[in-house]
Amino acid sequence: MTTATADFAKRLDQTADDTEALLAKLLSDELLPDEIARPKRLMDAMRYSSLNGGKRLRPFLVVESSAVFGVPREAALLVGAALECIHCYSLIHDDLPAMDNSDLRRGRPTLHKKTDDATAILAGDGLLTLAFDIVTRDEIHKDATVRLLLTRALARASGIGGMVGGQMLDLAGEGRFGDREPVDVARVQQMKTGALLRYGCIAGAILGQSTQKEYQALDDYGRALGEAFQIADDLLDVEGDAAALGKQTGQDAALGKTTFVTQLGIDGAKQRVRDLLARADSALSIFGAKGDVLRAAAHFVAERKN
Ligand code: GRG
Repeated sequence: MTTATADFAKRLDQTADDTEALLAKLLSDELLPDEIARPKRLMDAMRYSSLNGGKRLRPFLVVESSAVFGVPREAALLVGAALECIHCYSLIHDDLPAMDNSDLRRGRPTLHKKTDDATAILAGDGLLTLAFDIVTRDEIHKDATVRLLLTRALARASGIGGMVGGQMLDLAGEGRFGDREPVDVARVQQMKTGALLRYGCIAGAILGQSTQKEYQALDDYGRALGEAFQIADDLLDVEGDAAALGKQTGQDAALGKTTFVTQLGIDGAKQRVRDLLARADSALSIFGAKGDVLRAAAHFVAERKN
C-alpha cells in the first residue's frame, strides 16, 4: 500500500466516523426551534437508513475538497452530512416497490421491508428536507452568500436536472411508462449518480471561495470520478460478489438495462475507467500535493468491491 493510499483509507474511516456521530446528533429526538414534535416512528426509520452503514464517500469528498482550501473541518462535515441525507433518502425511495423493489440494502432489509411503504416514503422525505435545513445553518459559513450558493447547488444536483431527473430517464429507459425510451447512458449517469458526487467535489470550492480555475478543476475531477463510480457499479453488477456488496447482483441484466458494460463490453468499460482516472489525475494537477488524497479517492472509487 502506498503512503497516499494508506493515508486515504485512514481519512475515509475518520470521516465516516465523524459523519456517523454528526448524523446521530442531527437525527436525535431533541426538538429544534419551531419544530412541534419529532415522531418516534419517523425518527427510528430515518436513523435505520442513515446510521450504521455506507462508505460515506460523498461526505468524504466534501471534507477533502474543502481541505484543499483550508476550510474548517466542522463546516465541511455539516455540508457532508446534508449531502449524505440526500443520498440516504434516494436509496430509500429507490428501493421501494414502485422503483427498484429491492429487499436488501447495506446488507440489511430495506426500510420498507423492515417497516412499510408509507414509513419509508416519509423517512425519505424527512431526510431530503433535513438536508436543506442543515446546509443553510449559520455555522457553515459566516457569509450568507456562500451558504446560498451551497444550497442552490445542492438543489440543482439532487433535483430535476440532477438525481431526480436522472432517475426518471432511467425508469423511462427500462420501459416503465410504455415503450422503452432510448437511453443516453452517459447522461443518465451524470444526472442520477454523478450529480451528487460532483456536488461533493465542488462544495469544497464553494466553501473555500476558490478561484474560477480551481472550481473548474474540482468540477472536472468530480465528473470523471462520478462516471468511474458508475462504471465500477455496472461492472460490480456483472462481476461482483453479492455478499461483499450487501445487495443482489445481476439486476441490470434481469431488467434488460442498457449500461456502460452493455455498451462498451467488460474490457471496454475497464479501459474507460482507466481513461477517467487519468482525467481525474490531470484535473487535480493544479493543487500539487494538496490533491493527493482526492487522487487516491478516484482510484478507490474505480477499484472498489462494494
Ligand atoms: C429515488 C429520487 C430517487 C433517486 C434514486 C441515486 C439513485 C436515484 C438511486 C440509487 C440506485 C443505485 C443503487 C445506484 C447505483 C449507484 C449507487 C448510488 C450506489 C450506492 O452508493 P454507494 O456505493 O453506497 O456510495 P453506500 O451504501 O456506500 O452509501
